[in-house]
Amino acid sequence: MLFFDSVGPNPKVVRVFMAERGITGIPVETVDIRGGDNRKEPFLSKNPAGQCPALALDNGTVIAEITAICEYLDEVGPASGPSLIGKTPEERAETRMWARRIDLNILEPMANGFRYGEGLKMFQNRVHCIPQASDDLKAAAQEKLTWLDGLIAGRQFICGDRLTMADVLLFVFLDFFAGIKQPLNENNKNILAWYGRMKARPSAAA
Ligand SMILES: N[C@@H](CCC(=O)N[C@@H](CS)C(=O)NCC(=O)O)C(=O)O
Repeated sequence: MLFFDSVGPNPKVVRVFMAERGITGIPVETVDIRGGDNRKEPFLSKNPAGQCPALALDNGTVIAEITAICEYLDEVGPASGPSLIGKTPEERAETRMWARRIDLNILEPMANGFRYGEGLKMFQNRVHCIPQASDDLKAAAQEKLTWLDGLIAGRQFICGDRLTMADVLLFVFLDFFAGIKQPLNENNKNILAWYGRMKARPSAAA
């Protein structure tokens, strides 16, 4: 296997996931996404979406999209930590439900809010940018975070007492964008406490 890594929150999700799952030893190639190497050959032939991360398998298949990469690694290991997807069909369904809600309603609007705002210079010639949507996308993400805050009251993690891919997704994005004009809302006390627990884990430094 070869892991195509770069700066940015998406590759970090996979690195934190691997740290929590106890997966080590996968060779890494770093892609210069600031310089745009991800948007040209030879990278485009590997991942036609032109984004990082990607995981090249030994049979030549390339897996992209962070949730697909994490699910694949969770299955094939070899891993020394617990599954971050789940042991039973019910656990796996619960993880995927929360991962999809978080991905669609929080991660994507946060990332696009950035791409169309602070990241406009970098992204305007790469993807279709809608600068006037930046503030609204950030606000939409914040609304869903406040919704989530009420739902995780009394829970250690998003899926109760199980650390899952949903926690990793949300933590990495909140942590990354907190420093780029999308700070944590101090009124979301449950998320703040959860964030503190996630930040204290050794995996946060991955
Ligand atoms: N939906 C993709 C998003 C990947 C993504 O946006 N990656 C960023 C790095 S955090 C990237 O490659 N940005 C450079 C670019 O889009 O040109 C996934 O799940 O992996």
